[in-house]
Amino acid sequence: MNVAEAVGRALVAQGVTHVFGVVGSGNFHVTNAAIAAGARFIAAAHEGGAASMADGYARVSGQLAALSVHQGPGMTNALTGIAEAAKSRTPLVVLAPEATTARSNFFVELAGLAAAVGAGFRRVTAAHAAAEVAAACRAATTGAGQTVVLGLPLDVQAMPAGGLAIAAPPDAAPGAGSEPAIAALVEVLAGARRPVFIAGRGATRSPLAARQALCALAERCGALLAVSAAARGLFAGEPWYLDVSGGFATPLTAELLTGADLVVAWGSTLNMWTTRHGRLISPATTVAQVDVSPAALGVHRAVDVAICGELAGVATACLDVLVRRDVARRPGWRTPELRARIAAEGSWRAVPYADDTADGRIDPRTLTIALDDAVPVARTVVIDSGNFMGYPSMFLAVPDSAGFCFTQAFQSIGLGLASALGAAVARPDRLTVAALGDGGFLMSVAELTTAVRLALPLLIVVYNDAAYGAEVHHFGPHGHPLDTVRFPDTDLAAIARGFGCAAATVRAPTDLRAVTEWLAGPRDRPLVVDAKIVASRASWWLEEAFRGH
Ligand SMILES: Cc1ncc(C[n+]2csc(CCOP(=O)(O)OP(=O)(O)O)c2C)c(N)n1
Ligand SMILES: [Mg+2]
Repeated sequence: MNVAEAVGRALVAQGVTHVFGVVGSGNFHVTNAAIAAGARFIAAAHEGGAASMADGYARVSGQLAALSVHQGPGMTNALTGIAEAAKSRTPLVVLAPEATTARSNFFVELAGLAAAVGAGFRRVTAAHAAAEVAAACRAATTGAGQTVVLGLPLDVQAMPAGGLAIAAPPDAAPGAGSEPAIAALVEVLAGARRPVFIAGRGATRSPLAARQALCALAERCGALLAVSAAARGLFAGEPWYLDVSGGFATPLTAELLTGADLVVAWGSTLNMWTTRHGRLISPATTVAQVDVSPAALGVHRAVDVAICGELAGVATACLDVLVRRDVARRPGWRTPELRARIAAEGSWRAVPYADDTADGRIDPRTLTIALDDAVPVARTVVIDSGNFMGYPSMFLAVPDSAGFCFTQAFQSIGLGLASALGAAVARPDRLTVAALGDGGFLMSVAELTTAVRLALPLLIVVYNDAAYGAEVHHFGPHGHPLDTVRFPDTDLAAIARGFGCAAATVRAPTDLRAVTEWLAGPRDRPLVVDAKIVASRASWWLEEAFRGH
């Protein structure tokens, strides 16, 4: 057996079931070996799409995924998606062939590319190919997670593989925090009158365990529950759930957060998005942070208590101490009055607004609320970047954290469509809704061909303002010329039909009949909704983004 074959087999032995990619000469054999060993291969139109599909698949399934690319240009095409995955700590292994000599047209300095976007790097050897694959998979799946580029030099791929024993994937057993650290957290929890827990991306790695442990501890301490956008949905259905802390926070959530006397961040770094540049946490509030990665502690703001440990383990250890010390169950601010307020005001749908629908353009809020009503709750919502992004993030309910895929760690536009394909492959039992801007849609439109080929029941909603709206709203108020960021109004429905999708143009709520008809039908192809939206309004969450430039 040669190394290419050994690598493909070892990858599957490590638990990889889905490989996304574009096949060229350098990854032909390794990809076929993975398929022969039982993996499903999803062929994308572009490596950028393949990378985002793998990323979306891994996020939504919670499983390690693999990306397979051709050497050189296949890798550079995939880089933006790999950067997003690396920054999000998505467990992903990139099968990356390497030209053997620097004189090859395909040569790039692969280790440098990986380092440049924050991904890990390993290179296989003939003697220990399977062990290298195992090590890459272990690095990807343990601790906080990692995206790992696995270099596969072409000459090494052709060599006979030594050391064929394939080790089983080891169990990760991160610690539950040191005793003094647990004692310090218990101390602030026991003293708090108005605590809030904010769970972040770190809590979504084992969402059920995190939810259960955090809810139990919050109940004992009388804490309210919030999330960063990356963990949206984690506490769905909990009566004390305030939804997102940050730019997308409801007025009620913002009010309660600023009134907290203790904020505990669980797998969240409390970055500028989660705290509105710090404004959501009052200066007098005690702040504690729990994270599996020591490098994450205190990275964005000073914290009073910092604990390195696995979230559910730390939460359970704190609860045990409280129970053992017989610290009385505290209602905190869990009063019947506040519970009723959260039920009445805790969602964006409860916040009144004046509908701007007119002159053949639909108000994006009205559009999104109508979609929320039409689409079954068993859904996965995937969001691209742009001015539009708050509407689906705020008005579309999600069933849990796997139901919300938010690829914003690199703040790239154009990743959402392919991420949604990966999400749809991961959860065929749920309806995947991709929410995109027209700019991001056109940047990634080639992957419609993949969605049609896979016959994915994907609802693709394009908030079409015929512009890079974010830039229009960023620079327009300062009187700058906007010709470079506005386009002619394009018939995206016609483009989508050309790919074989079902399509509809929506200018008013009545046009959404097309969506209900598609939902009722066989759903044997994607539906693209070209929503001509009212474009006069800059979104308030973008003001936060402009501050962060
Ligand atoms: C790859 C990439 N290119 C450019 C940008 C800068 N950028 C941020 S938002 C945006 C406009 C996006 O337009 P669209 O997808 O139509 O969404 P809208 O803002 O109009 O809602 C641009 C160009 C970016 N973030 N990523
Ligand atoms: Mg736009």
